[in-house]
Amino acid sequence: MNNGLGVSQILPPFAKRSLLDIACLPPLDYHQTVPLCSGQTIEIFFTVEDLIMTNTTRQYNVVVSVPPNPTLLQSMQALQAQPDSEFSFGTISTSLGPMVITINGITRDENSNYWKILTAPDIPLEQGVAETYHKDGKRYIFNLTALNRP
Ligand code: B12
Repeated sequence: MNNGLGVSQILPPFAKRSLLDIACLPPLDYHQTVPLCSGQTIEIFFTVEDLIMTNTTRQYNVVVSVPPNPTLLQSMQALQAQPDSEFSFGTISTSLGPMVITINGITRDENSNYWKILTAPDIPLEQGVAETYHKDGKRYIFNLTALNRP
């Protein structure tokens, strides 16, 4: 493949993105405030469960606007950005991308626990939040989980 059009049609599937998503990348000109295209709405179902530090479980069922084909990270960001949102989270950068270390102010203790992420009822994500695409209608569970140390 030696022409630009061909390459532009081949690269997006490699990145698990469609050409529509490429068209929706943020503007390069930071003075431009009008979005290049509109997104979509999805219904978020999240459960945040901490039975280690605060003994709390919270459920979220909220419709939010997201970019096309959102990752779980993008839907979490959309929920966090809602007015008066009661969901917040923080990540650290790792060699594999962002790892969730804080949810609703509860930060994992690196030596003894971590935020495990599952699709309900009990399927652990196989990749991180930036690599997992949010499936509409799926419930995602964030569960503070003890590290299994030998
Ligand atoms: C140990 C480990 C963990 C530990 C890391 C912390 C610790 N105190 O050790 C814990 C249990 C916290 C963990 C969590 C997760 N992990 Co993990 N983990 C590993 C493991 C077994 C070894 C990593 C390691 O120590 N490398 C050596 C060090 C020197 O290199 P490093 O780059 O500094 O390692 C760091 C990163 O790998 C990071 N890390 C570990 N797992 C993950 C996962 C994600 C998504 C990210 C962004 C970072 C990250 O923590 C390491 C220590 O600081 C690997 C498998 C393997 N054999 O590589 C899986 C692995 C990296 N984990 C994986 C996954 C999927 C997860 C989870 C998403 C599981 C889940 N469903 O919740 C979560 C992260 C969720 C979140 N909160 O964002 C996948 C990643 C696949 C991918 N390509 O994205 C791997 C490859 C296992 C697999 N084959 O499925 N993990």
